[in-house]
Amino acid sequence: MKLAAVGLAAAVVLGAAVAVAVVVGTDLVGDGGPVCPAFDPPGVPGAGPAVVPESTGSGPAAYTVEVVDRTPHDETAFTQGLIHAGGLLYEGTGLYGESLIRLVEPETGDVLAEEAVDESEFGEGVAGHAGRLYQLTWREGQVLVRDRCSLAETGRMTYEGEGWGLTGDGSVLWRSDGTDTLSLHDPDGFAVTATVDVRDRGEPVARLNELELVDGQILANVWQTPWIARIDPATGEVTGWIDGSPLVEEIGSTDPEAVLNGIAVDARAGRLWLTGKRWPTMFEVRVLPAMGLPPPGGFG
Ligand SMILES: [Ca+2]
Repeated sequence: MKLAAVGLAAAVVLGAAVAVAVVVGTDLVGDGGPVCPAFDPPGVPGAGPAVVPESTGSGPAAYTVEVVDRTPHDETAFTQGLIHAGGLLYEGTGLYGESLIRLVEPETGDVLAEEAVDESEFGEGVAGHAGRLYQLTWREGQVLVRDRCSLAETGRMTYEGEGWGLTGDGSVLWRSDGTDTLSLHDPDGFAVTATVDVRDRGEPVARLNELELVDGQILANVWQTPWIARIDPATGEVTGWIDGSPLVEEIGSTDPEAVLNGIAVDARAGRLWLTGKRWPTMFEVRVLPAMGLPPPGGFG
């Protein structure tokens, strides 16, 4: 309440942009200047209420999603990376000549800031680390390091192979590359420090895409499916499957590229957002136990 009151007072004196920034806990705003949310704490155990209910059974647990809220999402956005920060969302998009990094207000879908990726590069997963924003590229082997306030590129690091999804725990970053392997990276310099092979009941789970660390487990969209794998990052074992088909069916797209892809968490509040490429809707969801798993390993 105190923050809201401060925001209201600031609005009277300085304008609405300042008020919004104060209310959402941003820390660097000028009149007409950048909105600059601080990164949320990583989705480690104890960060806040559990997002995915724990299961006591053996083998992967089955989950579904219940929609809590629907808000607008830019249906031209080819969503590749999504993270929550201080009440706002950073979204990275793909395709050559169309890739962007954006700061988006989740309630309205309004774009508060935007920076284009060079047309020779295809934007992929996004993560925050130590106050900097990292954006992968698909086949260019470049991590674009950005100022989280201006979104301007401030540096680059390189890696071998493809970049798909990215998430971190404050110490390491995990990268997916479209295979069944996640690579662990040192956030400073981006050297690969380890890899983990993702297995579901003994079978490899390929096409791991957008990532988010939630409750200390990695949630991963499986490309071109409505399923999200829940992965133990220590072992690579799939500990659960979240069925996103209620959202896919509601969107009802006939575009084969318009797949579920985009996972963001507010670990402090225990809130989860999902969207997809070219989806007109951003969903806030609740994860619930359900029946029914995909075949082991998913999808062949
Ligand atoms: Ca994410």
